[in-house]
Amino acid sequence: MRRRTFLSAAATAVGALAASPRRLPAAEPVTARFPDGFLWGCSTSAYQIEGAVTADGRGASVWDTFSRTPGKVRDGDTGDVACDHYHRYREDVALMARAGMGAYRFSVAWPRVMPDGAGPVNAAGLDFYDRLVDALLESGVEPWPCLFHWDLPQALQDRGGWTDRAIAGRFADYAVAVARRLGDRVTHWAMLNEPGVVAIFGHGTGGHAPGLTGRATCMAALHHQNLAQGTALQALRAAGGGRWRLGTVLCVQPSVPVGGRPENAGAAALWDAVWNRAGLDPLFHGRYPDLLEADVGPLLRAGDPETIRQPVDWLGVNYYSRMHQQPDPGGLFGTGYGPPPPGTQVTAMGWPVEPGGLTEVLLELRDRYGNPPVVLAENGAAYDDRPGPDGAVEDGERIAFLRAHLLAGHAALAQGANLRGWLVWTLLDNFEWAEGYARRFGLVRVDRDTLERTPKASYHWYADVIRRNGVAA
Ligand code: IFM
Repeated sequence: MRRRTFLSAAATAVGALAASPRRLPAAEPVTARFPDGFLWGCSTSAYQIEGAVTADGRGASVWDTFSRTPGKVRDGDTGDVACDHYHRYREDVALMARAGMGAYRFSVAWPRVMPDGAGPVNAAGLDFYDRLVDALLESGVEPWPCLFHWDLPQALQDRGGWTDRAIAGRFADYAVAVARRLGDRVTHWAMLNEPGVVAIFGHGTGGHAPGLTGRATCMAALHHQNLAQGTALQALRAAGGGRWRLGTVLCVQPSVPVGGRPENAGAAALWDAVWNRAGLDPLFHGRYPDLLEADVGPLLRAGDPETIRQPVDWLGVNYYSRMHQQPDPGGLFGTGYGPPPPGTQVTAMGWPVEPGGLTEVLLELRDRYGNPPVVLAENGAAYDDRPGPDGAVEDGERIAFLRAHLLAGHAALAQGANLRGWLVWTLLDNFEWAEGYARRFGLVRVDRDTLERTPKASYHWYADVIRRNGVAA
């Protein structure tokens, strides 16, 4: 078993592609080569793929409740079965290894580990992650667990969830319990995934679990996640005595005025503060953006800025598109999404394809946030790809999307951005939250009836990128 580390990850398991079911045609020359040791892999999350929602003592999560509430998720889909990764993880690990992936970011389901959200640890729940970590390491894939990817225990929600500041200590207790069990084999830990999305959609607009609404609720959820992140970072740093590399994952996307018009500039700046700066600024600078002063003022207590401003060994960045903003009196912050520039392609999510925004994000992290080591922790696209008569999935649009974004990341690297790794969203077609199974982001198709996995053309293409540590333009 070979252990790969962040800085030395030889992510090119050269032999692996030979085992791949299909080879790409003659290779075009590599025009964008990534630095030696660049980390390649993919990301997933527990509720989106695991299924087995009542197995081995798992408690309910807010997403179990939400998805079972009529009208909340497209087609009434739930994560009850999802991709049944809980039972098929070995097959999924083999898929990663066969593509030569060096790292896998998965999330640990809090309700598996602490079914009541706090108190006694459910050893059987942790056993699953124990098996998963061992399987990954045996296959040469480094585990990068994320401690929270949206599936809050329902029992904690019943006590106020992210609107209750006491959750910060509970999250730290849970984080330490997981790390004590897996930390002899896991080095890299992510605290949260996209706290801004949890706050905005889960507690502001209500389109995600737990379905709460309102600007004040949104800001409370945001601040308390920041506090939880800082509290857990401190607790893990103390418990690990320096042996772990700790980070967190934020969704960072440039917020720009619709049409570049001055009358939309204020909306874009405010949305930028909410979506991007409310995560980045307290973490790196110890303060919230001025535009949110009135919102966070009532929530802030002495010591909070210091708790949140913790050093991170790496920052996970999720990037999908720019966000085009304009005033919208009905919007949560008086702002709303508008159209991208004419002619911009969109994915099946309706998100504009704008790789240039990724270069902007990485350069901004260089210039405004001290150029921390960044792992692109999510990038990918949903398309309506379908198997052909021979069962093959020729997802050329996804390949074009990934290629363009890799080139955009490479352009930032060439300008001094501290980009260390790339984790595609995502391995498997899965439960896409309020969109259910209608949106497919996977490199691997999952048949909804049989759960059979079929690597798409993009999987083989990505394996080739990994093998060559670079991409052809
Ligand atoms: O599926 C999600 C993931 O859970 C978080 N980031 C965005 C992805 C696509 O919507």
